[in-house]
Amino acid sequence: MVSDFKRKKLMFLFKIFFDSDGNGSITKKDFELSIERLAKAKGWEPGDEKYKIAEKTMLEIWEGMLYKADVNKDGEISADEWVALWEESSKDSPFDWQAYYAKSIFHLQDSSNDGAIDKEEFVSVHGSFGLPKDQTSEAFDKLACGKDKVSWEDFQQRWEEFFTSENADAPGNYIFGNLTFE
Ligand SMILES: [Ca+2]
Ligand SMILES: [Ca+2]
Repeated sequence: MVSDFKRKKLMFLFKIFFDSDGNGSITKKDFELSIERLAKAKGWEPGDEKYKIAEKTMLEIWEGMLYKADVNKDGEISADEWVALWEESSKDSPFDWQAYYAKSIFHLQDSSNDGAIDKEEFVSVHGSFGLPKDQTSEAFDKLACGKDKVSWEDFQQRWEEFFTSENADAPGNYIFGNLTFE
């Protein structure tokens, strides 16, 4: 049974980053909308190399996720299937598609490609999903524990905290922005 706190975190992720059209389930169309939003934020044109890479990555994540999550095989991921997906995945070893997803998100944010995410990069990507700058900036300070960058090592640790921790003060709770934003 998933705790209310974990469900809250997972549903934040679902609403803000995955169910782009807000119809209550995740479909391929939501992923396509996400790619468009990201491309707009980053200034990529369809046909750009970066656009193509992001598109390919996002669609691979979608397929991996759907395969694992879509228990009733209707081609969509409902909220319940979504929560169950993360509960089940945390029992898997290794976290195949989840590890791939984490790495993709990290690289997507690390625009300068220096192996760490700084505040500006974090705020810019989250802004493209509609999260307000001031709240996201605060979230970054908590996530980075006062440092000015989040390295890949830190990111992996915080990622695991987001999906497993029951501690409301864990810095990893802020990896996708400020949870109080609805
Ligand atoms: Ca949707
Ligand atoms: Ca389904």
